[in-house]
Amino acid sequence: KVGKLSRKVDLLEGKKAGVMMRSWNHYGVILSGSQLMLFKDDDWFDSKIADLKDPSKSTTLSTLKPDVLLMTSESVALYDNSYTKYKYVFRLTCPKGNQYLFQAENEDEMNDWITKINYA
Ligand code: I3P
Repeated sequence: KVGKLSRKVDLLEGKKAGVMMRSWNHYGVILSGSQLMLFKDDDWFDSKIADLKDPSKSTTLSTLKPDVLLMTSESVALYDNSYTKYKYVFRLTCPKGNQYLFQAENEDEMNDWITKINYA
């Protein structure tokens, strides 16, 4: 799955992440198997996604270096109704106590990310 998400870091190893980590950042996102790849540069990301679909280009997924790489195989994504500031936010809980909040563009996208992350 390919799309756009904003993310903030909530917990690191079970502890509230420092203030520098807590602001929202926008990413282009690829979920490939259980790899969740986050790319900061939107225009660059869009051009690479176009290249991936273009058989005349030799771009492959493995040549793209994400700014953030999360392995989701042991993680759980869930809708968190205790978080009310923004809509379409889900929580990703990772095995070593890291938790992230992700904001999708709409409800269908949020549900699709949750499903695909949990079943990847
Ligand atoms: C954070 C920013 C986030 C906010 C977070 C702030 O400050 O305002 O939007 O999260 O609050 O710490 P900064 O921009 O200076 O990094 P929410 O949008 O979820 O409220 P938090 O510390 O309560 O997570």
